[in-house]
Amino acid sequence: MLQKLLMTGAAGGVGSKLRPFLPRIAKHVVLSDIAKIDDLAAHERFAACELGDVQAVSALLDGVDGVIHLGGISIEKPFERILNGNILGTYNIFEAARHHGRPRVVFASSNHVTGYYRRDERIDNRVLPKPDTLYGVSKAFGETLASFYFDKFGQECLSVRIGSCFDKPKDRRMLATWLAAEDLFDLIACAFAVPRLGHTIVYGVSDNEQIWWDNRNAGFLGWKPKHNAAKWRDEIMAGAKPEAPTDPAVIYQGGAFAAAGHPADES
Ligand code: NAI
Ligand code: 15L
Repeated sequence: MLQKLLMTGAAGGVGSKLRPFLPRIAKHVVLSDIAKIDDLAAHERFAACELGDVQAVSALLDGVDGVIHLGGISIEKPFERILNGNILGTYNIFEAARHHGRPRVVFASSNHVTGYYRRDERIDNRVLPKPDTLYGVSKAFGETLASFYFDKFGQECLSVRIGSCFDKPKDRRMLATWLAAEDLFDLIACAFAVPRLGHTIVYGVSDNEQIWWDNRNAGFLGWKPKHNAAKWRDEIMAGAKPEAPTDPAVIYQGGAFAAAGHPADES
C-alpha cells in the first residue's frame, strides 16, 4: 500500500475517472492540477501546481511514494503550450522524483507516439516512434526521458501509451483503441506492485476484438484487461459514415491526429 500517491492532471477526464479506484492502492492521495478540484474525499488533498514551475513541482513531490503523471496538454496545440506542459513539465516531474527518493512514476504517454504506423500493421513496444503530431513528439520525449532517468539514476517508470480512455468508444477507430478506466487502474496497480519495473512501455488498451498493439513484451506486469469495446460495436457502426481508404485519418493508427496539419498554420 502506498502512503502518499500523487496524481497530476487530476482535474482532467482520465484523472476524474481514476480517482474512485485509488484508495485500493494508496492511503493518501494528492490531486494536483492548475484547475481547482473541490469535491474532495477524506483520503484526498488538492495541491494547485503549474507543471512548468520547477520549484512548485519539487515541493509537490516531497514525501510522495508513487506518482501518476497525467498533467499536461492532451491534444495537438501550438508548440509553446506543449513545450511548457509536456516537455518542461515532464522534465520537472522526473527531476523532482530523482531528488525525492525516486518514487515510481506512471507516465501517461499516448498512442500518438506511434500514430504514423498504419492500421494494417501490428506493432509492439519496441518499434521506433513515429509520432503523428507535436503532441506525440512530446510524449516520445517523455518516454525517452523516462528511459534515461532509469538507466542513469535508477528512477523506475511505466510509460503507458494510452489508446482512447473515455467512458465508451466514440467512433469506429476507438473500437480498436478504447481503454476502460478500470483497466487503466489495474495496469497502474500492476506498475506499483511488480518487484522490478525498470522503464517499461506498454500500450494502454482494453481487451478489444480488433487491436493494433502487441503487449507481450510487457507480459511480466501481469496485467489482464477485462473490458472490451465490442459492447458498443453495433451502436458505433449504425452511426458510422463510409470511410475513404485514401484518407490519412483512416490509413494511420493515429486517426485524425495523423491527418491534422501543423497547429501554427491554423488561423
Ligand atoms: P485532460 O486534458 O482532460 O486533462 C489534462 C489535465 O492536465 C487538465 O486537467 C489540465 O488542467 C492539466 N494541465 C494542463 N496543463 C497543465 C500545466 N501546465 N500544469 C498543470 N496542469 C496542467 O486530458 P486527459 O484526457 O485526462 O488525459 C490525461 C493524460 O493522459 C494526458 O497526459 C494525455 O496526454 C494522456 N492521454 C489521454 C488519452 C485519453 O484517451 N484520454 C489518450 C492518450 C494519452
Ligand atoms: C490522446 O492522446 C488524446 O489525449 C485523447 O484526447 C484521444 O484523442 C486519444 O489520444 C485517442 O487517440 O483517441
